[in-house]
Amino acid sequence: MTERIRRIVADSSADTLTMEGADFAAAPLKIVTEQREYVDDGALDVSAMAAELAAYKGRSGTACPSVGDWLEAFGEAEEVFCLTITGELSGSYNAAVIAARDYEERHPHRRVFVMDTRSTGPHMRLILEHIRHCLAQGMSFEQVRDSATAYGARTGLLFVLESMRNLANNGRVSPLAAKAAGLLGIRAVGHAKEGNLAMLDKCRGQEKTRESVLRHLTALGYEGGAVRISHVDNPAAAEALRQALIARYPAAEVQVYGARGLCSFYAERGGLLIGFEK
Ligand code: X90
Repeated sequence: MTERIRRIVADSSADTLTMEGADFAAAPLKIVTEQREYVDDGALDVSAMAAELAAYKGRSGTACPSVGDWLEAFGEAEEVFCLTITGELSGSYNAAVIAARDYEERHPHRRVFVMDTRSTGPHMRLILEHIRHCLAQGMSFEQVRDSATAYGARTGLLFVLESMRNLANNGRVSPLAAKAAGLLGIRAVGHAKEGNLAMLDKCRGQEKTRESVLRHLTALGYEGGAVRISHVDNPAAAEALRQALIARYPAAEVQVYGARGLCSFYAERGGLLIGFEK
């Protein structure tokens, strides 16, 4: 008897290209300017893109994976566990749902669970790791689906942004909310709330920002569980936050890594995204 293929899939906003110990595929979003298109896959040079965008003065935006992109990521798997960036801000979830319906219709014995994470980045990474754990336990399709849904609600996303220009220019936040992060040296702290950005604080200086992040993490229910921090060309701030977390919660399991294309475009230079367990 051959093993069922059980695959984990996410759009590229999860900043994940491969997953050790899992059959994994990513569906790329795209960053689009009037001059060219950047596909957010393993071939993308994120820092070269950032440098080109910094020198570019025209309009820029993004595009979610197409139904075809999702189908390609599903491959030939019998069971697919598919995570998308928040459906409040992107068409990625809708495209994935259409792809899933099509996939199940054409292959009646295959099943796809599409989860709108109502979040992005390192919060999605945590849910991906949770699903990998569930699969390693040999849980059924329904058990994995229910466990991932419950875990999604027990986890959150906090962000620290030095600029929200790309978010505002693309209608993902109000110009008023974006203004806070537009001032030199001011960092906007916020979190994912009901699939949208919600602002929490404005901070001046690295240390004040870190204190604010720790305070808000605790207020949002963090008690020393797993944390994933992605940064946009800002390893120093990410590492300082990791140290501060471990100082307060010695058992905390914290990992730091660089954001890929989609999150780099919107979180912008210096940005931090923090996925955490409640
Ligand atoms: O479909 C598309 O073109 C993608 C649009 C994505 C827009 C939002 C991206 C946000 C990236 C910024 C801070 C965290 C936001 C939390 C959201 C709930 C990261």
